[in-house]
Amino acid sequence: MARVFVYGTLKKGQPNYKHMISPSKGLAKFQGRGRTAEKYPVVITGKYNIPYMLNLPGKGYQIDGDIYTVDDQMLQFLDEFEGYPEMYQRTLMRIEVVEWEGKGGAGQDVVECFVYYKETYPPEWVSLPYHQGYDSQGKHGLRYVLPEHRD
Ligand code: PCA
Repeated sequence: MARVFVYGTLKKGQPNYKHMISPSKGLAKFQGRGRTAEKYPVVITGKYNIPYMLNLPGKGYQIDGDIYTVDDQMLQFLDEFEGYPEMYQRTLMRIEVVEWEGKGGAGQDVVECFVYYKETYPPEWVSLPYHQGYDSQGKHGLRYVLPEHRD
């Protein structure tokens, strides 16, 4: 089992969440909510309004997201779905637990989780607006375009 922190379209309520709860893709167990221990920029960019966490620690916000434990099958599915290692890269990051599922408080807990992020990116992406808690339907108006709706 591996721990994964999702901050974008895979979060609860977001357009790709359905895959996290699809038994055919493997097992993902929701563990609670968290935020990155370090600040990072999350930007939304491109024709399909895709969110990316940029490899620029110290800039932006501590990013809100959901913590899962996943089995090998789900990790493999997520790697393929996120276009790893070309489109997203995957790294271990320290995540502060905000609330453990079913247990309430989290105290000072910090866990290491895999995160899909962007190791290298066009320099102009750094000047885009930063988002702390990604929402495809947010006021930014940059609605995510599902893979199955792209041309
Ligand atoms: N999917 C991954 C990375 C960004 C995205 O949209 C996630 O939700 O964490």
